[in-house]
Amino acid sequence: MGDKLIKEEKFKNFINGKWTEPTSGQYTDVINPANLETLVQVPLSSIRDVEIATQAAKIAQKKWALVPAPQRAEVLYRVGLIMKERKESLSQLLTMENGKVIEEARGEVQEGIDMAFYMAGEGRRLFGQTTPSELKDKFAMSVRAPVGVVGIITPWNFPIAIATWKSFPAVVAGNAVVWKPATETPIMAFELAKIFEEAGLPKGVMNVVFGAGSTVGEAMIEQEDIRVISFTGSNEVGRNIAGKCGQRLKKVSLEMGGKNAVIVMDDADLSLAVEGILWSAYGTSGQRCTACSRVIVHESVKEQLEGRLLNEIAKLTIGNGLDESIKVGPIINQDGLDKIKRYIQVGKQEGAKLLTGGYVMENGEHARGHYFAPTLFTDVTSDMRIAQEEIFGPVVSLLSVSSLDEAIEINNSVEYGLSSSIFTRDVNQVFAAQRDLDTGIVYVNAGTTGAEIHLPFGGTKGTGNGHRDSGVAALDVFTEWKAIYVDFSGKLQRAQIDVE
Ligand code: UN1
Repeated sequence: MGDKLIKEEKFKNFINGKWTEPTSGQYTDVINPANLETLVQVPLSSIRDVEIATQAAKIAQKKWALVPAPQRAEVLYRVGLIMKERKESLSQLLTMENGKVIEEARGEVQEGIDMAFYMAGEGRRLFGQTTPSELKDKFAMSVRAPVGVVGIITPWNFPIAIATWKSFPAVVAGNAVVWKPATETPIMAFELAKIFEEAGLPKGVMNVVFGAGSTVGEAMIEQEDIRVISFTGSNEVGRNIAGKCGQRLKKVSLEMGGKNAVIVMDDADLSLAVEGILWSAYGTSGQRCTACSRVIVHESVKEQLEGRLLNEIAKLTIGNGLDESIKVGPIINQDGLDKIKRYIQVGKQEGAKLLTGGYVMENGEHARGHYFAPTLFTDVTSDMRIAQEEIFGPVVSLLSVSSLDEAIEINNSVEYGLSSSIFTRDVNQVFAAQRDLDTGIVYVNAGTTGAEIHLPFGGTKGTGNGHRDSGVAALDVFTEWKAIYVDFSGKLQRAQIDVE
């Protein structure tokens, strides 16, 4: 069924409004992780392709910035309408290239649609500030100015949503974009570029350069005309990008993962907590930056929670996400699977107790595909690597505590600070926790996933470098504040000196 949705077998880059072959002439295969079938071929672009795209973007941006923002926003509005019309086919394609189950794929496409309409609204706001001047007959204001050409680098785990979090604010603010999508998930990039084209975005404002490894990303950093790099992906790659951008005084926005915990207090609604943990830990096979990979439970309800979780985990259906009855899809690729396997060994060696899962599923319907059994470790202590490092798979570590203070201390004792959650009915604990949990996102009585696009998305510490995706905060990444002083006194007035 789904294969008919794929219209091109060999993708091209989208540069200056034209579908262009990579100058290298080289391609690589893109594999469906649910059945290992080849879906499409994707260009392996070179530095030259990035140069061409950047120059096209530079020229296009100059004109685009002069289009009134409400008109720029109308393009995004049309993008949103087309995405809405194609929601089902986009979702199926997303499931095929990424593996996430169809219900979640629909949710992700919806995030993109929401982002389009939200950012279209920004076209009529893009608020600046007016500020009194210290001098008479002088007017002062600050406005958001586009930065010019921006580079965005997006991951495979949310190939369309994250692309919209970055490209939509960039475009509405008057920038042009050079976009390097993840090698594993080019179909969403291809579809989104087509939608931009159909919506009437002028040529050169959005350019897609496909690639693998670091060639395209590094070439983007080297381009003087690319003034901002916005990246979501691994910590290692993000730190490398930050170093290179730092040397070049290039603004960089990083979002690099999490080690998110659900705290379950002794007064929690346990059924709700189980549902929240299940959804945020095993949904997307744990391959979300926001995925729950630690459960910090009050010792008095530990055994009860373990029992209930085991019951529910046993009911999870694992397989090809196009089948509506499947709850957990495959892992993206062999490397992802190998990494998870290594962490299972680490957990066992560290003395954690494996309650369920911990193995690659290789029999029957799972023989062709990258499937990993939903896994629960208990008796984990916070110093163990499985409780500290991001695994990016369906693996949960359960740790027990005797107080809220201890739970918060453990929550905050990891390198990352993206998302956290607490299940309790005690209003005092709720307010204490929302203040003390050191993460960019805090949930009360819900799991660690499910951020809405009109709020800031990002985290503290090793999760990023202080910037946020989506929400109005995303505009800070893609605009520069410009201070403007208009003196209508008719004489030279010197600030700080000619003040009466
Ligand atoms: C990610 O995993 O990088 O909050 C993005 C969520 C989704 C986005 C996750 N809305 O889980």
